[in-house]
Amino acid sequence: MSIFAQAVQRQGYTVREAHLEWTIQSTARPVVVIGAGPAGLMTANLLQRADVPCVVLERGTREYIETRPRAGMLEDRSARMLERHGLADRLLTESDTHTACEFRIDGKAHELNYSELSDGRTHFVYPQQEVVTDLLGQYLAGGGDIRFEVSDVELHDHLDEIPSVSWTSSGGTREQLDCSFIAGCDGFHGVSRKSIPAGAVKEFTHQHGIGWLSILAEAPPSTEKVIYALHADGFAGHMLRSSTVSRFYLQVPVGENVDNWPDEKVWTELHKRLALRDSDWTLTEGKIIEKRVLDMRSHVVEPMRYGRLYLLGDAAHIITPMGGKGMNLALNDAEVFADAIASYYNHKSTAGLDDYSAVCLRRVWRAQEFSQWMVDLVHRNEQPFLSRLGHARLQHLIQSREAAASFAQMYVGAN
Ligand code: RFL
Repeated sequence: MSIFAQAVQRQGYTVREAHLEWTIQSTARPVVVIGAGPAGLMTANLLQRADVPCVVLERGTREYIETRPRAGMLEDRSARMLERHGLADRLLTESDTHTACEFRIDGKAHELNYSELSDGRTHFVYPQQEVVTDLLGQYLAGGGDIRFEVSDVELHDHLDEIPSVSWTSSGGTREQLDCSFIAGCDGFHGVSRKSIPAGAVKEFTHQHGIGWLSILAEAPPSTEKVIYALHADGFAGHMLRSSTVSRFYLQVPVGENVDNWPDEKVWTELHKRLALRDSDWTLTEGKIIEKRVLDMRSHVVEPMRYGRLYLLGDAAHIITPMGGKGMNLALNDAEVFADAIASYYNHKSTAGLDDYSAVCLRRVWRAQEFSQWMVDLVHRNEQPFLSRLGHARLQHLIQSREAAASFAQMYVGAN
């Protein structure tokens, strides 16, 4: 008999724990997951595997979430997590693994083999939309309940034993569902975080004072390794996505208008900032399919819960794309949360739910520190003194095996 069925059978039985109090009856209600990105779909799959009923509400269409390009690199740890839960079949057969990155300083290349320095761990180059496609496919194959194209989602009674969520369905009907818990996985701009009353949680924000022009192009990679280039005019990055698509970044002033960057200027600037001296390396151009300006910022919500609402992924924290941590943190939150819920359903223990925020935040703050450190490492700073410090730090990273090993562990997600 499933845990769900057992819970239904035991309706009315009261469980009292140190920090939470509710009747087991509430476990017969589903967990409502808001948002079908990596955090939401990972949560939904893990709850499904633990026989915990759940309903996913997604604002976009299936096509939208399966084609939305964002992250491209999975840490070793995340890939192993997906594998552990039987969710990595396509990832392990179709992704490229990467073992090294390259820093270009004033036209000279310096390779850093992070795999050698982290017991052979690798990155998996596997675009976020593929992760989402796989997670959605598995969830649906298991009979999962997901509602696409919902709008006007509202959260009610977060602090009560029976919270609920209401929304307008794709057909225009207003619906409402009582639930046991709400997993807010709807990103930074979603409704979950905003539904928490002002002052009920702490929010930490940092503007890094740096803008990025982010470009996605139908251009085969011109490199086998991610390139971080420091140039007098600012940072340029060449990221890997697939054999036909690459992502590039150019440091630009904060608040830069994307209209100031016609395609021709983008390529001229990338050629210049990524150029190597004394080398015949060239950059392959392609059709630009996405161009947007990102202002580098970080944000953390503490604690990552309010009553029976738990925040996961970008809803709880955003981090600069530098270091490639955002999607990996989202997957980690999902595993910690789903474990806690399964433990509540299976063992009537609230310990995991009580610890959820503290456990996730340890990793979140460590990642924020790493990302900030990398931002300082490779960007031109308006203050020449700080630019020189970044240079000194990078020289140390290149010359010291100990410094490189410490970077490698964090970069590849060794633990
Ligand atoms: P997502 O992926 O934003 O998914 C949220 C989902 O919620 C839906 N939604 C709603 N649904 C119902 N009602 C509402 N009111 C809703 N509001 C929103 C949305 O439609 C969407 O489907 O959040 P999640 O799951 O927390 O995942 C976080 C990651 O997407 C994010 O951290 C990464 O993309 C960050 N990131 C990277 N992370 C990495 O680990 N490695 C990388 O290489 C990497 N590269 C990147 C990145 C982010 C970037 N951008 C766009 C900021 C590169 C870029 C350019």
